[in-house]
Order: sequence, then C-alpha cells, then structure tokens
Amino acid sequence: MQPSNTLLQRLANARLVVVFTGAGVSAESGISTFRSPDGLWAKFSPQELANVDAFLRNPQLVWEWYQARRQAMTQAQPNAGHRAIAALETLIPKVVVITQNIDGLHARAGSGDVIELHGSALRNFCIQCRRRYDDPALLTLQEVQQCQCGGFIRPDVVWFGEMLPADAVERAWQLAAEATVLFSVGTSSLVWPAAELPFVALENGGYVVEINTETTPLTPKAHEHLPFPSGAVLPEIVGMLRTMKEEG
Ligand code: BV8
Ligand code: ZN
Repeated sequence: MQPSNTLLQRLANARLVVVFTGAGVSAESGISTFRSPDGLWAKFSPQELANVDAFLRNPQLVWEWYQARRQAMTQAQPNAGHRAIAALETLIPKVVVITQNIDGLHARAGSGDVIELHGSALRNFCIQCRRRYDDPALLTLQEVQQCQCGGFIRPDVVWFGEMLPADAVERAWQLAAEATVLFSVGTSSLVWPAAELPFVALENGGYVVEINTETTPLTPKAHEHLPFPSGAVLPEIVGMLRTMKEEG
C-alpha cells in the first residue's frame, strides 16, 4: 500500500491539496454507498427518490427515505479516512474538501474547509417559499411536514435535474484548477457535473490520485490509482508525509 515517492514529494511541496470525495469515504463509517450490491440504489432507483418529481408525487415516501438515511448519518462516526483528511491540514498550507456526500462527516472529523456540492441532509427548506427549516428536531419526525405557507418541507440536497449551488460550483472548479494534488476518494465518478472536477485538475497540471477499491472512468486518466479502502490508505499517506516533514 506504499504511496509513491512522487506523490509524497508533491504533497511535501504542495500549496493547495483538494480532496474530492464520494460515498465510498463514508462506507467504513457504516453508511451505505449508492452502487454497492446492498447500496441505496439497489433497493430504489435514484429516479424514484432523489428527484423533485418523486417528492411532489409522494412526499411521504421520499421524506421517509431521507429520514432513514439521516438516522444512519447522525449515528455514524467519522472514520480513519475522514480523520486523516482533516489531519492533512496540519501538514499542508491549504487543504479543501469538495464532497458529494450529504452526511456532514468531514466537518465532524475536523476538516475546516468543506464544500458540499450536493447539499446537506442535515438541513431542510420549504419547497414552495424556500424558507429554511434547520431545527434538528425535524430530523426525527417520520411524517413529512408542511410549512405555514402550505408547501412541503424537503431536505436541502441537490436532486437529479437540479442545479448545484452556484457559489459551491464556482469555488470548487477554481480550486480544482489550482490544486497541486487532487485526491478523488470513494466516488464512482459517474454523476455530473461533479465528476468533472478531477479532469479539471488534470487539465491544469494537477497530480491526480484516485483512492477507490474499484476502477472507475477516472482510473485510466489519473496519475495514480490506489485500490485500497480510504480508511486504510489515507492514514498511511498522512503518516509518511508527517515523517518526511519531521525529518526535514
Ligand atoms: C444536473 C445528493 C441539470 C442527493 C446526488 C447523462 C449523462 C451525463 C449526465 C447526465 C445524464 N443524464 C442526466 C445527467 C445529469 C445527472 C447525472 O449525472 N446522472 C448520472 C446518473 C448519469 N446529474 C444531475 O442531474 C445533476 N444536476 O445535471 O442539473 C441541469 C443543468 C442545467 C440547468 C438545470 C439543471 C445533479 C446530480 C446530483 C444528484 N444528487 N446526491 C442524495 O444523496 O440523496 S448524487 C449521488 O450519487 C452522490 O451525491 C454522488 O454525486 C453520486 C455518485 O455517488 P458516489 O458518491 O460516487 O457513490 P457510489 O456509490 O456511486 O460510489 C462509491 C464508490 O466508492 C465506488 O466506486 C466504490 O468502489 C468506492 N468505495 C466503496 N467503499 C470504499 C470505496 N472507495 C474507497 N474506500 C472504501 N472503503
Ligand atoms: Zn413555505
């Protein structure tokens, strides 16, 4: 599982490291990914649930799906991979996490700069007047709730067919273009436009390292593919980088 000398050298001299993550980085926290055999989409297709038409057609069903997922997220703990990503901040001048995940685990692990490209399951808003409903008590109610205006209250996540938050997109694409090293961790690299980020880094001279137990459409283009669980390989990389820095 040895990270290459090239990677360690690049990290030792890096100004900016971007860590782009997907559901795989939370798998070792016990949170289901989307495409694994027992994954979320094995039971339901995204078309049925993670889109606004599904919500309007059956708000209670979609609300219950998110309540079940949020329950798992709030009960889960950040894993060694999340913590290693947070520890990178002590070794590299600037580290930014750009995540597709909605579980909030990077922030809970201590990462100080997290861009949530697809929103957060820990926040809600009214589908009609867009009023925010961030009261944590809402996350435990099994019945979908209605706003005073009569609109249904929905999770603050980006559904299929919806635009990503413009400010998050602008900053994420800028950072990917400036990154000395971009890690792509635990993502199938299939959902766009997020999946474009590693290619933005590649086009701008960034060193792209994919950490994924499987291969993905990014694998052939990445500089390195580390086919190991993120919770094992990230602590290894951070440990070796720390030793390098201490030895000067
Ligand atoms: C938009 C939030 C339009 C909600 C999510 C045809 C071609 C190209 C694009 C499209 C197309 N048809 C439609 C589109 C667009 C569509 C899209 O990309 N569809 C895909 C399915 C083809 N995209 C959209 O709709 C986006 N919006 O395009 O807007 C528009 C344009 C203009 C104007 C108006 C509108 C919005 C997409 C966002 C959807 N929301 N999530 C929620 O979570 O409920 S998507 C969701 O799935 C994630 O956020 C993530 O982005 C995506 C992929 O999941 P991953 O995170 O990668 O997880 P996955 O399970 O797939 O993979 C896990 C990986 O980890 C695996 O590879 C596994 O091997 C690995 N792994 C597992 N364990 C470990 C591990 N690796 C390391 N260690 C381990 N331990
Ligand atoms: Zn409302």
